[in-house]
Amino acid sequence: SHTIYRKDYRPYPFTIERVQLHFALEPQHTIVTNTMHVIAKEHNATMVLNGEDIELQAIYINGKALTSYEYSDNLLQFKPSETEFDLKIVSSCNPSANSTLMGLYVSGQSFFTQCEAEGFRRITFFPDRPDVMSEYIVTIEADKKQYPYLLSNGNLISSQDLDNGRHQAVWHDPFLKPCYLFALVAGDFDIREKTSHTRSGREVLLQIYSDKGSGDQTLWALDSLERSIQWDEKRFNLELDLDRFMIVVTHDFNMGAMENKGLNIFNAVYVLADPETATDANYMGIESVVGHEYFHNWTGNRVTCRDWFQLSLKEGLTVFRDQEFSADMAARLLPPEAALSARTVKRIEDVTHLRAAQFPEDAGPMAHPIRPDSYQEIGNFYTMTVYEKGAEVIRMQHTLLGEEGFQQGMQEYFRRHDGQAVTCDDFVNAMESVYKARHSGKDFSVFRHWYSQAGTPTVNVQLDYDTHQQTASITLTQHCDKVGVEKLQADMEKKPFHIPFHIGMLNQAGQAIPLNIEGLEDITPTLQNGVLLDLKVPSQTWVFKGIKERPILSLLRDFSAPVSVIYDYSFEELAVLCAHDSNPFARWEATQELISREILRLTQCIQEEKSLALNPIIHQVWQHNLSDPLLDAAYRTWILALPSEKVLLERLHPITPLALNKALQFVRQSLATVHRDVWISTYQHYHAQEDYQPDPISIGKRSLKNLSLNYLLSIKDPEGIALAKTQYQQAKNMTDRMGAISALLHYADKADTETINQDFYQRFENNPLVMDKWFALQATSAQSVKTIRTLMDNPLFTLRNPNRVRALLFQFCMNNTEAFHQNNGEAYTFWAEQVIALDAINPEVAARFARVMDNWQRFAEPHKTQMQKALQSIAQQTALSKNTTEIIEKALS
Ligand code: DPP
Ligand code: ZN
Repeated sequence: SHTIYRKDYRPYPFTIERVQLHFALEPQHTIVTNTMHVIAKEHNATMVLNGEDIELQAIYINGKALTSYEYSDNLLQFKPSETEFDLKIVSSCNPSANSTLMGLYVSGQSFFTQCEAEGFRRITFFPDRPDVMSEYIVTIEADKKQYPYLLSNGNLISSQDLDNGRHQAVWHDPFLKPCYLFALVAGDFDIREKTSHTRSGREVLLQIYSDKGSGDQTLWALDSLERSIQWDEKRFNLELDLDRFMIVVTHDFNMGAMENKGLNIFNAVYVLADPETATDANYMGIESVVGHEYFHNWTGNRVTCRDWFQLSLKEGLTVFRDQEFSADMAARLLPPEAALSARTVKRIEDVTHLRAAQFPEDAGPMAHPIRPDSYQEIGNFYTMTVYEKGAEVIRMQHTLLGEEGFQQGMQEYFRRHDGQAVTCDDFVNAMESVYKARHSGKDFSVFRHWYSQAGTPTVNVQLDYDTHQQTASITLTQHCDKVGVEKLQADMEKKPFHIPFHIGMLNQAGQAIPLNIEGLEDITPTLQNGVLLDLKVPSQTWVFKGIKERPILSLLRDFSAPVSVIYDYSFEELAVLCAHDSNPFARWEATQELISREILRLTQCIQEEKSLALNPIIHQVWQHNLSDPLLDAAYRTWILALPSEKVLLERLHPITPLALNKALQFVRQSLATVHRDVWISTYQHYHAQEDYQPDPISIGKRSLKNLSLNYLLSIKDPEGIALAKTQYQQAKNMTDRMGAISALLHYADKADTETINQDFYQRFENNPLVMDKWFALQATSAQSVKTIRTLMDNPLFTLRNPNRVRALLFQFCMNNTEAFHQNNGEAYTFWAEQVIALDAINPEVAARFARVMDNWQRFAEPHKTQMQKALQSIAQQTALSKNTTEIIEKALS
């Protein structure tokens, strides 16, 4: 297959100043006329245009038909004889047959586009690369009755009726943009809108377009949009540059949403919400994705990427911004303690997500630096690494610079690069200019290795306590193995990372030890008596004086760097941290570490068929945290919950999924049995019927209540089952309803759940987003592949809708360990079949699904061989897409 390298980047030899597009929309035969004003930048250069799955009809230069061109392998090439000219290309496409959901396609009764990364070439012939930035004027012409709304980027210039019941609209986007930010929508919609004022007093129109009848479900998204605009003004000093900002909803979408200039297109799941149909998690997801896409207007659109290797330039930065937005929203209006707790809960969620999905990626065949050096298909590099680890790399710069310094760096970045297509280096250079000015002699030369090297570094911590001198010496030693393609580069040697490592110390009674940093280098004091150690070399020691007893170390507070920590804690030390660490993130981390060690030990016992017993220290810690009156409900949920199964799997060598699953069940049941009465009283305490509000306090109460239900149902406690049934029946919001039905389906006997399962189906049959929840519930609680096959026969199932595929197939293969990893290997064969079927319809989604087997080599037998066979059966297919081929090839290499 064809690999593209970052080092091969060359600027495009032409400027395309202006693009005038004319669309004659018909579902089966749309004609696109594209007139470009071109200026050559180099003498005698060949003009290369991309085009895929479209039919070329005619090419004109300055109105004269062009006959001498080459057209093969999706490339149209010719040598223009003039240095400035109008290039007009007419082509046609079939949007209704486009199941890839890239380019122009039909969803429901409407037209939508998706161009990032390389979808524009499926609409018209164009240099489909982000460093070609142009002014767009777009004319859309369509049947007026079917498509009363015709939308594109920027401002509406004119609209008029035409003959034969058709009409047209003309849009002009005054900002230069790369073609991946182009968008077009045509259809009939409900509209909800509001006028708002930017800080400088400009009036802006905010609009959300959604399917007929769903307008009332867009109010939370509209509200979130307005809050995003205000937040970006306040925290980042960035103002909306448009008079109109539109969001349009579609049910068929490969991603979450898309930040097209002034015309964001959203997957319905990130817009539509009301209390009866959307959960707390949905509400929070909407807030963060609406924020994310809005924040791209500056970080992504005003300053964009030079090439797709720089994707993290906009995605890592924009994820960091949406994480901060969500944290600020959660903390707003709360007193300081509660605000800290709310921010910590958001941080815990983000870190858990990173560890569960990015750490495995960084250890597997698809491992790549946040700025990759090569790819076969860019669609495969919209990864957890580029996004979430990318955000951690931005966060570390924020940590090193502080909020004020970071904001100065952002201003400098925009001062240098507004309106340009730039690189990750350009961003780091801007940040570094501020860093150097503030810390003489320091720079980001080691920090840059985060952009060029893959893998999760480990930091080994050693404590040497000297009783006589009363000194505590902390030695940090970092290490990172070669991963992914790095392994093929024999001459590559891994360089150290720049790791801001946040620590604190506690005495044996759990009180914070104030740390004296006098005379110590590379150290900054932080909150809660902590310090930030600045590790830039393979190993370094810091000696703290005046430490009167052997300290208990609180390590990597707030997850100050995306690394794994190795430190030889005793159970007793962890227990002290679990109850007393004044850094709430580190306190949660200690509970996770304590119980993870126990679960891993029990997994081993199951393998060896030994008897199982839970260390009593665990019960003491859970008892303490169940009753600590100082903890709010949201945070308490997290410190009482069990670690993610995915995070635990990563710590097994080899991976024994079924044994781990049993160990987890054993621990859950043991904690449920011993603390049974407290779970009941906790449930009752938080089970108040209030009007639904998606604020962090109310969300916390619902999550602790539902966690209690889960523990109780794991032991099939009869009172717990009765409470769950009542909760389901009396639920006034989807969070309560889902909490109850999910616990019932996962733990209770079928006789106890059948009626409720059917009730749910009938109640929400006509709401696709809720039916996705229903399919996901079935997928994660199914006991065998047979159930999944039956569900695929359900008339509501289709492989053509990505949300439905994710609900049933992804959920089954990723979140149902017991059934998916059954020893007969049947589910792996099923998975391979579905990858192949999906690949023929939608390669982007298929390739993502193909990644389920990424870490097959680390599984124990019989899984390993069975997984390999399944992968090979896909590799043998002849007509596989480029997307899926890359994933399967890398997995098998
Ligand atoms: N729409 C995707 C995102 O916002 C790709 N840019 O991350
Ligand atoms: Zn993004």
